[in-house]
Amino acid sequence: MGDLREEFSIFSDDGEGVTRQQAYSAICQLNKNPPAVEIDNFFNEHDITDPEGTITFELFEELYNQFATPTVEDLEQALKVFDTDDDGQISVDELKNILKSSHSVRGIDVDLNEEYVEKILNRILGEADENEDGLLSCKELATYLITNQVLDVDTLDPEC
Ligand SMILES: [Ca+2]
Ligand SMILES: [Ca+2]
Repeated sequence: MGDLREEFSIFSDDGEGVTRQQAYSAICQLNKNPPAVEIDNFFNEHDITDPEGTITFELFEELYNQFATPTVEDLEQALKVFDTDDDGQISVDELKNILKSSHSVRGIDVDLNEEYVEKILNRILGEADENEDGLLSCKELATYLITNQVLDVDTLDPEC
């Protein structure tokens, strides 16, 4: 978080706070691409309506985290929801549910056939099964998705 504190100081006029414009610039500088409207919303939610109004480092950090890439731990937690038998491993059936939920989010009803899911699973297994036990743990899948920057399972291509 040292970098974050540094960016904050660079953009802050007094070292104590940043305006929405400064917050936007600072977050862009940290290689994130924040929608300006979300920064506006964040300031508004904290009752800062004056364009010159500032937020503290603590709030800035909170704002930044909204745009930060999730950590392996975050994603692992998220994947645990899909580990329905709670064995710490993502089975073919469970992966299917992840894929289905990701599709249904977009309101598209896709019939995921067994072959498609198995292709994806086999591909991920080949690359993500770190301890080579033939099973995919939540942690292995999370690590794989983050390493490959696949944060949307829709973008997985079984043909790759
Ligand atoms: Ca499981
Ligand atoms: Ca494994």
